[in-house]
Amino acid sequence: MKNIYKILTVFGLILLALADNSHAQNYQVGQLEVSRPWARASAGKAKNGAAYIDQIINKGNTADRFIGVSSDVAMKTEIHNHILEGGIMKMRQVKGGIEVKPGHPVILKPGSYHIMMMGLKAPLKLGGTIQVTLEFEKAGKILVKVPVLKVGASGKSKMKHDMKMKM
Ligand SMILES: [Cu+2]
Repeated sequence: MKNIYKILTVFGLILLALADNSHAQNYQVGQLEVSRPWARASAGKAKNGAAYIDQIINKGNTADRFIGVSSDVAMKTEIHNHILEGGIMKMRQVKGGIEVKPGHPVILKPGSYHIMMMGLKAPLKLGGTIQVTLEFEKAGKILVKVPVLKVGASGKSKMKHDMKMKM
């Protein structure tokens, strides 16, 4: 009987460790939850880099705004979007930030909203981690660790996009 308790205790500790690990890339700031930020490794000597966030969820009752980004890895860091203009996709800085409403997750992904890092001081290396500070109007600032994935990585969004293309 005692052995069963021992096994249950060990099992419980393992579960706790796993649960903790799975939340390693989730950040809580005020009423907001920032899930899984990631960046693309630099191709060659690219001067610019981009980072993305799987989702920013507002768990509160009032809207907030994602108004700024900063990082030591680049000379300048901005929130960007892609806009179709005259049949050409162009990148633009998002002026005034992105509204984060309850029930409307904000997604930063390739071809859409992204964190633009201009004038990289060093290439973003595969397997590395960079630090980016996100700023929200109400929730304030939070420093997130951003893992660097392979060149051309597209996170989960690529799969969805490819599926749409094939249909
Ligand atoms: Cu951009």
